[in-house]
Amino acid sequence: MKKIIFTFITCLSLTCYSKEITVPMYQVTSTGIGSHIGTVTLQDSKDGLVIETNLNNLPAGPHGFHIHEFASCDPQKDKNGIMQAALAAGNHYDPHHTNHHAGPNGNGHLGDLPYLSVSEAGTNKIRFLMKNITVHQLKNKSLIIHENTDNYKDIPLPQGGSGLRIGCGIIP
Ligand SMILES: [Cu+2]
Repeated sequence: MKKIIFTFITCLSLTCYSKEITVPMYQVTSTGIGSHIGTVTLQDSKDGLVIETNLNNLPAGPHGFHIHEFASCDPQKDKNGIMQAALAAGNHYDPHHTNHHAGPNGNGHLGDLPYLSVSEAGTNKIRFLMKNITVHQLKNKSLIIHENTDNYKDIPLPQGGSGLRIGCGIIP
């Protein structure tokens, strides 16, 4: 009985949820995958998914950050036949088919995360919570860091205007 109570109490804390997943992140270009630029960890909690970044060697300033639908960081040809960095990661993760970019915890893509503010030293360390997502759902998806910021809208540019992909990691 004691054991059952103990398990129940443990399950009320973070430790009952799936173990922390570490996603190694890499620079990406139109020719392929480059240097390691740190990690992002994913952990379930009773309030949602806790995402924590520990990144370096990025250009200073704001950068769009999203969960994309496929487990690949490879370059791929765009519709004009031009090779683009990490295009094989596909579009933003949108399991409810909203076809709408709305920013974190909005009513659009589930994969719309807060943009990352990279320091002058090229680093970013942030911890935030995403409701309605679990680690299990994100298996075999990818994390993408974009060249530009993200205005959390599809106007004036689609996907928040975040543009090209400069960082990528595959969620194991
Ligand atoms: Cu993206």
